[in-house]
Amino acid sequence: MNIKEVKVFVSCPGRNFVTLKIITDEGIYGLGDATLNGREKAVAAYLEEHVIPCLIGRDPHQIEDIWQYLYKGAYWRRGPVTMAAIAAVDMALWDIKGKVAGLPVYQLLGGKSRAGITAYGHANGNTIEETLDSLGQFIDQGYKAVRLQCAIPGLAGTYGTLGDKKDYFELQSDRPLPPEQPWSTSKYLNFIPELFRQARQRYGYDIGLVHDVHSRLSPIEAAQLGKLLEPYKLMFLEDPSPADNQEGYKTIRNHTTIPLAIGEIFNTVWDAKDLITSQSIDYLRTSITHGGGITPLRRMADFAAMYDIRMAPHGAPDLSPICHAAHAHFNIWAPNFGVQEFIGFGNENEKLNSVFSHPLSFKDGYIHLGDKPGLGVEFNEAEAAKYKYKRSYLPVTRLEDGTLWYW
Ligand code: GCO
Ligand code: MG
Repeated sequence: MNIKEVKVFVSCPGRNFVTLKIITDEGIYGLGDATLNGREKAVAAYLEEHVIPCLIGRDPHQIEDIWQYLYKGAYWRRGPVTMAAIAAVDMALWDIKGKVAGLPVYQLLGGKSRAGITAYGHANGNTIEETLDSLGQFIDQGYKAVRLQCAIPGLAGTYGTLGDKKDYFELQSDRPLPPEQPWSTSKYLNFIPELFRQARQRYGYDIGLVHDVHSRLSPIEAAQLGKLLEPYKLMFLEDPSPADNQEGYKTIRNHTTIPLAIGEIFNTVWDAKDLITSQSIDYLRTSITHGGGITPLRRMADFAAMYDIRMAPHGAPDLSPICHAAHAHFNIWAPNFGVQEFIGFGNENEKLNSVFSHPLSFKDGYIHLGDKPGLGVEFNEAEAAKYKYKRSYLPVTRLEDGTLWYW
């Protein structure tokens, strides 16, 4: 069997996605997700110009060798564009191998380690009351864990909230220039603990709670927040501080017992190596799309497991259903899986549904996946062609005095 043709699609069924399709001479094909929010065309060009020519004629069963070829062989290793491109190839090859074997990908990884995949929902609101009402709805739907994000008074457009537009920011698809949003660490730190105090007062301690700081704090500020939140027993605090300086996490760790999660912008195990070996984190959040594929994520999971760190892959809606399906196969296998971020399957989005179909379902707090061979995802090329790419940016953040900050 050899690779006969490889196609890249950049479509916008509600938001932009980059999809890779690898077709073999025997007609079996595999799908991969290469979406990099706000930089979609860069990955598509990387694939078209630099990756696809090297794939034609190769044996698609050689997943490991092809991964090494694209990673080591490129000399210019790592980085989000390269790794999203390699990830899509890797996913598509696992998809093909599963189809040839007649087995779902999780069986090729080693089978199921659990019955269902625990997911955390994303409750948000413009006030504490609204956010907690939203939390109540998630609890009613059976969620075992929920992330709480609330608009900070005086800071328009707080991360993770809907704002005036009433649509989740990642679903917006036409932002021809980046919008700007204000940030104040003191306003934030003075407000967030009250959200969690009231959450525990109203709903008790059975529900797992998570919060995403989105890398806005310095290590010592993050340590302060961790201490303030300790009484409310969070499952974890996500991205409390940027990890460009991995040593910063030791500072946070030295001051608070709050569990820490990071890794959604990591691309390789090297980005997490010191955090893992110094046991500065508890959950690694690298996604299959941004971490280079199933092949390296499996290695990351095994390495993290040696230090009692669990996997909690990034699950934002800016990853396509192909990546969500790949996560489900990975999560049901990974012995040290922790929890999966889950914003929904996009089922409410008709355009998305017409382009992608997937084998996932949600019940009583768990994601389940069927037994279709490969990843179990279908991609409708004709439908995708109806939804043209639209340039779109994530927002940027400035402190109140105008200094550019981390979004
Ligand atoms: C999350 C992430 C996302 C990112 C987004 C950027 O935890 O879901 O922080 O909200 O901001 O994926 O494109
Ligand atoms: Mg996040």
